[in-house]
Amino acid sequence: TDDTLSTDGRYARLCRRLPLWQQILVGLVLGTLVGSLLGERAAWLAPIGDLFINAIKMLIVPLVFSTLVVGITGMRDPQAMGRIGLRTVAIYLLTTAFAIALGLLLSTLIQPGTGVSMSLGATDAPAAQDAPGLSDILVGLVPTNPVAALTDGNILQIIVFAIALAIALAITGKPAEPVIRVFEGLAEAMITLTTFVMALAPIGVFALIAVVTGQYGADVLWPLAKVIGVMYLACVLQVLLVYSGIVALVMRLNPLRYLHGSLDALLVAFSSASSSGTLPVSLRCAENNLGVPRSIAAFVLPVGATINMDGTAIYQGVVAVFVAQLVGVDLSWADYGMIVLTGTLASIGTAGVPGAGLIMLSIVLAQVGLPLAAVGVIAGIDRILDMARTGVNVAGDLMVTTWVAVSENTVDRQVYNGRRCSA
Ligand code: DAS
Repeated sequence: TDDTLSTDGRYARLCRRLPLWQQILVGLVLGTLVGSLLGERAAWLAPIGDLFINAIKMLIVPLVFSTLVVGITGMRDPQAMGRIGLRTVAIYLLTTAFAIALGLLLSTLIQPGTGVSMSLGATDAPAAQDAPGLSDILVGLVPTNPVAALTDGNILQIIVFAIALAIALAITGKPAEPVIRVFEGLAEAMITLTTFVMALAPIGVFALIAVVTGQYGADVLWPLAKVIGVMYLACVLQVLLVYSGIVALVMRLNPLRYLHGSLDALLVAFSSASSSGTLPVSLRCAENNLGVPRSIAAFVLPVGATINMDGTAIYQGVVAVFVAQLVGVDLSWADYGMIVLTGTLASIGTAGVPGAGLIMLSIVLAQVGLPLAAVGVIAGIDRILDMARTGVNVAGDLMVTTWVAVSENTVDRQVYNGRRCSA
């Protein structure tokens, strides 16, 4: 009965909450130590990290597709999807624009690029791509071949097809029930499989961090320590001030529970530098720790992992100002505005995989006439920046998913406060 469950958090700890964050943290610390001892030789551990990332990526398509279909067919009023969808995209765009402004502000105040003597040289920066046009993004949402979308792992097309199929299944009624049962079984099996894969997280994170630590010596990091510092400061402020502030003041929830409940996903995001790769963990955290119903998490999180990249937006802002200072260019207010607009669009177009933000950086620099060769300078430390921005990307997705559930009045506050397992 509920009262026995609510006595203390002890029962909660026995639940399927992912008590992994402590083990992952140990893996992260040990990986840092071993990486700094082995140096370049730590690269021998790379296959272990790659195996872990591949195992998580193996889950994404079947997990997202099945949980989204089950989530929507299980909704009392599928029409709510429209309201939830609009609210989700609006909040995502709002937090992304705010994030890029924070990055611009801090970089302008702290001036990481001033006094840094560094020759840009003609480095092989990725070619500047055109920012994805809004119409291209919208037209590209509808899959011409759903099976191809599934095999290609095109998350946005998979989401659109899953929503369309789920609404059709719900409307079809009795003849479609066996199909819904199959999806229910598949969703549960995929969630069980996620738990198995997550048991490997401490080892996977150990290897990933050891390789990164071994790769980046102080000689590479020191000259750019200021821009790394500004980036990490902006990321910490975004999570501890902006996100936690919204949780406390807007959602009226305990922000420490949000941070604790998100830890597993944040550590995997930081170690893997892949939002998409972290998606199965984010889904588990949202449902098991934050009390978000599967129907909302299974929609809002995959959309967020694809289009909501607040950390990447911060990164575009911080680095654009850093490069302007590096080459002695004074940015005008119009330039700042262009960076916010282009950086927001670029972050929407950024894939949830390692290094994607670096490629999109060339769009932002090109828009304000800054030298693309600077991308080559940043590339040398990009993984260190990518880990932080991916962590913020995932933290933002989890905050918005909780916010949408609160706005739909469907957050299980007992689960959120750690007094009960999710149903
Ligand atoms: N690594 C990307 C992600 O997974 C972010 C980026 O490269 O900017 O979110």
